[in-house]
Amino acid sequence: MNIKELEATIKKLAVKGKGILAADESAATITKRLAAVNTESTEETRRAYRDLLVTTPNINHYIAGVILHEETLFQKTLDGTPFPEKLKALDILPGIKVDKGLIILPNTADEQVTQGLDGLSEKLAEYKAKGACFAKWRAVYAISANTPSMLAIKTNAEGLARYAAACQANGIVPIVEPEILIDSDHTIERCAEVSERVLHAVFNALFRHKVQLEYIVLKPSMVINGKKCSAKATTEQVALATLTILRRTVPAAVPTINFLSGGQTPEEATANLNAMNAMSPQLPWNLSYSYARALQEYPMKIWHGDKNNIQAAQQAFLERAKLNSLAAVGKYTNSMEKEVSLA
Ligand code: 5MM
Repeated sequence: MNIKELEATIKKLAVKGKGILAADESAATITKRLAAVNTESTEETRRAYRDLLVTTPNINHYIAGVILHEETLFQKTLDGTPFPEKLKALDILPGIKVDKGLIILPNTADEQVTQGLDGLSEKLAEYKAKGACFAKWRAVYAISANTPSMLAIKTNAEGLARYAAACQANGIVPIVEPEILIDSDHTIERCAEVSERVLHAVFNALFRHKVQLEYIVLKPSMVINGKKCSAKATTEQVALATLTILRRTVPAAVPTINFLSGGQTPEEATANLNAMNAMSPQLPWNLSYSYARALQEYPMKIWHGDKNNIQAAQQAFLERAKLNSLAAVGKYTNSMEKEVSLA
């Protein structure tokens, strides 16, 4: 394990006030997102859209790393520079999604497990040679009366831990992403119960696989009610419940926790992150963001495949990144939504 490499990467990713952009949507997901803004998903539209994001002027003030899809890792920006090189020149670290998606876990109520461990070490070496400094693996848990089952929780934890160990052995910082879906009708209390179990199992597995917690990024969901739940939790309730569960389960050795947005609106994701940082300035970990939808929703809508809209889309992206950067230090207020001055 090359500790020096891991140290240099985590130091940059965990810097206070910066976050991570998740731009690693699989072909199926990006196609769905582009279709929603009436744009065809081709190799070139995907490249052009991601080019727009990473070449946004001043985005490096707020973004420390970008998680790329494998396709993008091997593509070039408009000026002919490979994406990883472009990012490094901007002092942004390139990362890579390495999981191979979800399959049904037999003998469960159609719960899912993440695949991609076969050949992972070789893939990591190849991605590293292309410039990737960190990686991402996402496990997914759906909440119902009987799920997630202990079998799904333990199997996914094992996958996350084996992936994280393989990353560190290759000098790559792993983002450990256990995503608890919010598209159900569960209460915030039920989400808290499930989150505690899931995170406890993840850290138990990381310990068994001797993963060095000092060199990981945890990317969890916030503790929040499901979208179909009639009792909507307030920002303060989400912040308090999330911090309570994180304090119970995440060792202080973990340097940074970068939340996913999970289908919250961009404004909610920013306000909830801000509330946590404002409520408790003395936390053991850095608390920041690794959003996909909450950073990309507005720029993608504005762009919708038209190159005449690139500048406006970049402005919207920069604005969202700046607001989240303020939230990562507890200095965001709702009134900034309209009057933010772009750096
Ligand atoms: C960008 O979406 C990521 C990949 O998802 P698929 O493989 O299903 O396309 C996803 O892991 C993402 O990094 C996280 O869910 C965070 O994104 P959100 O939109 O929840 O902030």
